Amino acid sequence: MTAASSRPRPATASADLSEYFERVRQQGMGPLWKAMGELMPTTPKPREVPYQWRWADIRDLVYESSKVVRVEDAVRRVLMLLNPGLPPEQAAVTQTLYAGIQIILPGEVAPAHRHTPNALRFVMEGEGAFTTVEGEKTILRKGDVVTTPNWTWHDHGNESKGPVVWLDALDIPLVNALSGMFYEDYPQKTHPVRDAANSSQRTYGRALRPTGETRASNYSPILNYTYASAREALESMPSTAWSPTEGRVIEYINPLTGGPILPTMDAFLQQVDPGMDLKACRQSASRIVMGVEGEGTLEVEDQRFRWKPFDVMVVPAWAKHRVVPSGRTPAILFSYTNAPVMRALSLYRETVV
Ligand code: 1HN
Repeated sequence: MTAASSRPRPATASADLSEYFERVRQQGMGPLWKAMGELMPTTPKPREVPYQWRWADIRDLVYESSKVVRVEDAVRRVLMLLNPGLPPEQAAVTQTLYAGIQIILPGEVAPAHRHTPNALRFVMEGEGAFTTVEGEKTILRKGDVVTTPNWTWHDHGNESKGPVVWLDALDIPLVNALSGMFYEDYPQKTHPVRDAANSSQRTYGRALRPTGETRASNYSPILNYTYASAREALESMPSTAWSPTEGRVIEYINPLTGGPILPTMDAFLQQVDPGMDLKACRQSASRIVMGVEGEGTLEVEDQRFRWKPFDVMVVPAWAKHRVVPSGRTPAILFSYTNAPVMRALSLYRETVV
């Protein structure tokens, strides 16, 4: 080897480098030094963007869907809320979470199936539909939160006189990112009801539990968290328990562990009273927020979403956000996040700003 050939090359012209990068690319490789800043920003840079869907717009299109497709053909008649910052095929409202609005008409049955994504629902409109999960049936009322954990059989039906509409929250994009999707149809339209209606709520939802309880599941045993009980908890919460960033806020918990309702998603009901002046915060979890009662503004970074009941909004990971109530009645909001996953992986951080 000659001295000349072992010398480092002089700083090369960009034409030379582009030819080199092209050869690297053709061999299925890439230079890390050109990607470092994008790969490792100093704080999270999620692809989901702050966004708002207005209930006035959602509602008409969701009702119209019930004329466009039969539930037997649709399996679930849902309009998905797709974050404009993410590819539509990911069915994603944030990088890890899914949100959709489902309608079920009187007499319809959404057939039984099970899947690995966890789900929870928040009932927005109508009264008297049912959900059966693993043999326990519950009648849905406005504001109820219902769980459908990983791989549990579930079907829905509507034995009432009017349409019932709810928000579906699932961890589909996360499960797909992990290639953990499994799905199975039940051989019949519905699966058998085995337990008394709302038995889990009465057994586990009252700070009591069966003696010798050995179940070690990572999800709540409670099927239905009623709106009435959640509202009452907010109303009677002592002021010493209020949060400087969220006002009055309760978490729907797994009573056996004190932990989140599902292993991948936690859920909250929040009340911000007129005149409450909350501090803004950032959380590394991404959050979906839905107005339930009253009205106000959700500030997300430099955007201001004026919301009314059942508008749905996205707070991306690490976005500065704050609820400002307006009007003379309390602002009530439902939200869910991916914080349980972030915590499990030591990725959860929050800061008041
Ligand atoms: C599902 O099973 C439901 O059970 C709702 O209501 C939305 C979205 C994708 C896959 C399964 C439900 C869903 C879903």
